[in-house]
Amino acid sequence: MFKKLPAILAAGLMAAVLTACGSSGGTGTTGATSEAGGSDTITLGFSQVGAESGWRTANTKSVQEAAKEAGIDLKFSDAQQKQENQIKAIRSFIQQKVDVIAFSPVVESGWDTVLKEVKDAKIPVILTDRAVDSTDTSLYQTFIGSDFVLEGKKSGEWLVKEYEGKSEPVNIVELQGTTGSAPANDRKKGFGEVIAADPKFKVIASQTGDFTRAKGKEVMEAFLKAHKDIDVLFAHNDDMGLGAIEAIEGAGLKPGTDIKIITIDAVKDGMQALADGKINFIAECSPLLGPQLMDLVKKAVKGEQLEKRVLTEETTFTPEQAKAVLADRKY
Ligand code: GYE
Repeated sequence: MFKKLPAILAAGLMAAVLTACGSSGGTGTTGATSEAGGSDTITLGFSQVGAESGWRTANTKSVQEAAKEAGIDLKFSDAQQKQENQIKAIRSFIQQKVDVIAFSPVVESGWDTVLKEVKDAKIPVILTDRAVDSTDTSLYQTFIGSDFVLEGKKSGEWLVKEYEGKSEPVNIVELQGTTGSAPANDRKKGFGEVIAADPKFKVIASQTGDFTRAKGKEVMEAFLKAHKDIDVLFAHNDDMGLGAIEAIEGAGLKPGTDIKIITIDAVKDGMQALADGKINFIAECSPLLGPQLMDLVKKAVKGEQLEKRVLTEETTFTPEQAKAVLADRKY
């Protein structure tokens, strides 16, 4: 742990020097103090996954609003769900000499090279929302986000309860998130571990819907054509579940009744479908990471040692619970 302290301090010092040189303006002139924010303004480079889901839109809004509130100069870049775009954005943040880099990695693997470049430039890195699989954990200061394995487990646990005391086989189809992403890998794992305890649960088809509504619909249509006996759909996010609902209704079936549906996120549209009985259970995943992220950014700039893992608090919802909170749901 203490090994990392000098690097963090150095990063903090470096950031202080860079901000003193007016790096937030990006003009390269020394000692220049712009009216907008002055020389103390922290610059944050943020590489977002894309705009694939309601969750992502709410997350982007939270980050942008929190940066404004905290007086942090946010350089926001949308990767359109492509890792190569994120790598390009990170390299450009290094060139612009931002104070801190935060990003939500579209997939888990393949980050070591670019993260080493960031480390060499002495810029602290904060992983937001999604993890990387790098074994060298000195490549980032902290990781803030949900426990995706737990979300998968909660989904599985609801299913086990729902079919308690019944012995007939339960045929499940799964709509996975983006292939290789932390939430897809972990939600699949958590759900799989729980349902493996009872052999009556059978995952008869599992495919990616890339976390989007359109893909969720398309893949569900294919599932419905290939299998006449689907009892349950487990979708790794609300949006894919909502797309699948259209496919199920299109096939003349009743979502939530003929096919039970479990999703993850609890964004407003998902919660509405839950309240309407079209979804049966949602495990919450909070996108409102902005304020906590800005606190971490400020601490990183000061050279403070950050907790390696910052977890988001989350709950689960049944239709009754969704009805109770829907009116106040902000996203
Ligand atoms: O569940 C999904 C989004 O990484 C937790 O990404 C996030 C996931 C979220 O597209 O809706």
